[in-house]
Amino acid sequence: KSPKRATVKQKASKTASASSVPLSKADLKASIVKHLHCSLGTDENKANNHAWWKATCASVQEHVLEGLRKTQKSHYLNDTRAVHYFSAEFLMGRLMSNNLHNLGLFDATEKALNELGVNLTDIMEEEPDMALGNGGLGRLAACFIDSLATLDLPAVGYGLHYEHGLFRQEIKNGEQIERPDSWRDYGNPWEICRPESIQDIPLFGYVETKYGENGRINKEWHPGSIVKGLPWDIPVVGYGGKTVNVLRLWQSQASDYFNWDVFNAGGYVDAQKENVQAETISKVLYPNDETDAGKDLRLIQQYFFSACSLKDIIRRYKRAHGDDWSRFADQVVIQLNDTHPAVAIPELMRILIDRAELDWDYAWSICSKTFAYTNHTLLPEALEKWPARMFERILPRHLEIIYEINRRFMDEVEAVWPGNNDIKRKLSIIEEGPDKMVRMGNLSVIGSFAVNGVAEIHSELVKKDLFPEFNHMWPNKLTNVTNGITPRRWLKACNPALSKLIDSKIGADWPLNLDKLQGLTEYADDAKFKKQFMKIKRDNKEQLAKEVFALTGVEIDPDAIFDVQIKRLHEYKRQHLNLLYIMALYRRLLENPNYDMHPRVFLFGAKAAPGYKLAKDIIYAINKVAEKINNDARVNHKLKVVFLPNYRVSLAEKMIPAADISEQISTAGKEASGTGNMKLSLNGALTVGTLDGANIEIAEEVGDENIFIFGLTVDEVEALDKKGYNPFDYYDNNRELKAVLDWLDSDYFTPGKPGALSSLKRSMLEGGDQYKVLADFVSYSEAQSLADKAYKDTDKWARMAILNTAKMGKFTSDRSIKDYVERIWKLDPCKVE
Ligand code: IMP
Ligand code: B1N
Repeated sequence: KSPKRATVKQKASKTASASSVPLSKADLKASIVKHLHCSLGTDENKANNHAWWKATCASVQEHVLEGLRKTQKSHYLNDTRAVHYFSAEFLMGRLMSNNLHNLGLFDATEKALNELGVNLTDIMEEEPDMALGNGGLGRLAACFIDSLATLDLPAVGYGLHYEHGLFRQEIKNGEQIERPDSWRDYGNPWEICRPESIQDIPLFGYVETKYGENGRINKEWHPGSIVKGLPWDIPVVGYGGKTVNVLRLWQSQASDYFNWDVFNAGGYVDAQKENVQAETISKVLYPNDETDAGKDLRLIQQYFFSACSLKDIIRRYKRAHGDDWSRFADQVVIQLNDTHPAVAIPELMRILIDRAELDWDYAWSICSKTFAYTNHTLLPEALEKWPARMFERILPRHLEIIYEINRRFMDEVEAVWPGNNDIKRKLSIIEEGPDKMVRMGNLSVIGSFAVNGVAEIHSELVKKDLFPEFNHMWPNKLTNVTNGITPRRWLKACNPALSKLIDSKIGADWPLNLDKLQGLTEYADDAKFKKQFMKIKRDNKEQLAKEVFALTGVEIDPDAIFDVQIKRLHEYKRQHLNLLYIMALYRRLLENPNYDMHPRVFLFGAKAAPGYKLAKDIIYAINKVAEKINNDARVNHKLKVVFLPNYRVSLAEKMIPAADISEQISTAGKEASGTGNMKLSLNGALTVGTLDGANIEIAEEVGDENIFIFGLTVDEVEALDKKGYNPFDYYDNNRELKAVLDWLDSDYFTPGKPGALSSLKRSMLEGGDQYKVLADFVSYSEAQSLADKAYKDTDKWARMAILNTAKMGKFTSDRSIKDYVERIWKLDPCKVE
């Protein structure tokens, strides 16, 4: 350690003092009232729920910031190695309940507010969701930073401070309408602006080649414009409240010096125009889940936050190590959450070569020990590629560096497969053709020391189908880390009654050691426990039924089976398979009013990417079928269908504890992992699912008798494709399936508008049924019948549900993070006193 560091240490230990923030209920009350008066300028008699929410946040934030200060000091003094999680998305949801639980202040705050005549549950509804992500990938990042803090690991989350998160969904006449999401309109009480850490980010322009002494060629990038990156810090409180890490999100702003000239020349309006352009970068989240937008603003977003974050990391590194780069890769590991931040690889090379003036080999040795990459999908439309010409216009120097990385890599390929141009073409970062493209996946594999998939089967497919040659070249680079979820948010906070019941049986430390849930197996045959468990489920369903009525006006019966499919709308997730089954049930009931089935409510929540036509058509179809069935007195005591608008984290927290059945029905091989599957099972829902993603591992944990598996396997899908899949084989040979599909062509569900649902049918017939809906229909329908039968045996169902909760230990994100630490990051925890 440098002598400078020692002085800091001495000073630091002198100033370190006990927390001065209050902890008792009386203190909490006083603190909340103080903030009501002094931060909000109102008082107890005037304050509405929003003001109470803000005052409570401010009071909680005092504890949070004290933890943050101590954590940063501790990491600084111990000069810790840290992971930097680069992600274009962090789907945080609401923070109050989470922060209260993690600080251990939930019950005391609830009581304090109660004495002030305020209901905590009500004021928590005031908090807008922080929806800076699309779905699973963004929520995974949020669960991971929760676990990192909980495990006392030094970590920073880096991303974009979008002004507008994922759009708010309204349903009008059955159709999805997108409205802007304005999560910060009245201020976000959790975030802290850090103008002292602003970064300047260059863009556009050209590269000048300079010939230096001893033959060194120096490149100088003359950017065409510079934007400012302003960081906002969101503290991330670990469970137990000791470590408080930070999520640092970058907001773009116009840079001062570039506008002054224009401004002084009287170009006030032009100067404003430049402002608007710079500020556009962090304006809005791209609402595309698993589709490549291919727009230059998206590449600029990616570069902007990656470059800001790297500069921030390097500034911190230099403060401790000066210009000595030799320890950089020992102190810094950067995890790329998919390829979205992959441009960080050539950016670090640029800094090391052009700015620090290291030679290529040394720079590359540092760079390729710093990055690790997580792949989240095999869908070809989600694998990012950028036109080389666009890349060159926006990041001219980076394209040069990518070409050089590629040139050297091609030499390596030549050494392994001499003269094999097919393999070279396939592995090249540059895709040849009339329009050259930069393949971000190949760049990420080449520039990283580790690459992982997100569930066993997915990682196997990454090795076998996506990157087989890379796996041959570097047999130890590709690995698996199965996803996980934080049990703090997804059981303790969202299902308090079940959590308390679990506490009473196995103790209260399961949130930190989820394997302890195994202890519930011994109660799976205990009549009293079963009754308590199912009573809680029944109460949660009643609660949700009220919410459903408030949101949609549809009445649902808590004694029906609540069958839930909640996830982004995508053909591969097959919401339309679920819909075909609902239509089949409807037909069966119409043909035979005594058709034997337990009453069932199908609940959907799903947003479609605004440009994804068929996904929007499926939403429309679900809503139209729902309307018809819910108003058909012949069947609706047995069957109801509800599409809940604006699915988001806070709505998931209400639906998941109330679910009986979890629909996880993707075409085998298409869902990389899934994480909703884990959340539902943890809360005692039984899965109806395919052998895909993490469903396979869930089945292994709960046992085949506690899950309803159906459909083609990955191998069978592959075999069927090889043989040639023809959806008409199923349509022509299954009366029910044919009738249901033909129904879509009529105007039965869309009176006066025949054909309004035909696009759906077409996609599954003439369109080729890419996702094998028809092939899996019969098997799905059989699995559903089994689920129906199982539900009728109340006792058996309770046992199965309890065992689902009991066997979910593996899927805590704490386990995922420990796997990352062991297999990839090699980090040590750093305890904060
Ligand atoms: P950042 O590193 O720019 O995110 O800003 C906060 C930083 O302040 C921490 O990460 C520490 O590196 C640093 N810090 C915390 N405590 C002390 C101290 O006592 N002396 C000097 N620096 C500190
Ligand atoms: O990542 C999740 C997985 O659990 C899901 O199975 C997987 O579908 C999801 C481009 C994506 N993969 N790819 C994306 C999101 C946004 C975007 O612009 C791709 N999301 C997933 C967590 O591992």
